[in-house]
Amino acid sequence: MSAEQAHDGSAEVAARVERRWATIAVAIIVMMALLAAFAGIHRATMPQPRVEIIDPSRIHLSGEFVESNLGSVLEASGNVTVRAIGQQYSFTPACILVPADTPITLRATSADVVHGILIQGTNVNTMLVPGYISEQLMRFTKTGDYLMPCQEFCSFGHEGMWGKVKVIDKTDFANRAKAGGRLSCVGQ
Ligand SMILES: [Cu+2]
Repeated sequence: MSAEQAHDGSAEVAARVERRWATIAVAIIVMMALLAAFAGIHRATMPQPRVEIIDPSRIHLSGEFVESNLGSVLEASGNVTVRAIGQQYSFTPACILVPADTPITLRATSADVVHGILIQGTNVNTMLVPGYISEQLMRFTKTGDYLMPCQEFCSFGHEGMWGKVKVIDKTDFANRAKAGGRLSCVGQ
């Protein structure tokens, strides 16, 4: 084999290897684009596609986030909607009560500055920005207590801003919901 032939051979090998890696790289990019599209379509990722605004100075007075409307409600569809507010330095309700194995829509906003809701051990993690409603879908497979700290520094009392999510059995929740009204851990 002449030096030239050897050179041609190695150039061919290099070209083949290069094509193979290029194909792998393109395949990874296509897969990531498909995953992003899938996640976005199913609203599994933030930011949410729909922006909802609200006047933070009036949330206690009227509309969706008045105190009597905060907490969990079992909808006719069988899904649960949770409404909550963050304010310096607590969440209302301080303990959110939800059933296991149920699609839950969390709707929350802030009454003053930017706060955050993070539910430990889950992928629920959303900012509460005054003037905007944050919506996140969630589902718990295990009953039990989950810590819910404020995860955005919101001034000097931030480290004391903790809430809790209590996940109970689905039938138990349905029985409590029969009485009507909004549910939280009060009376648990
Ligand atoms: Cu906070």
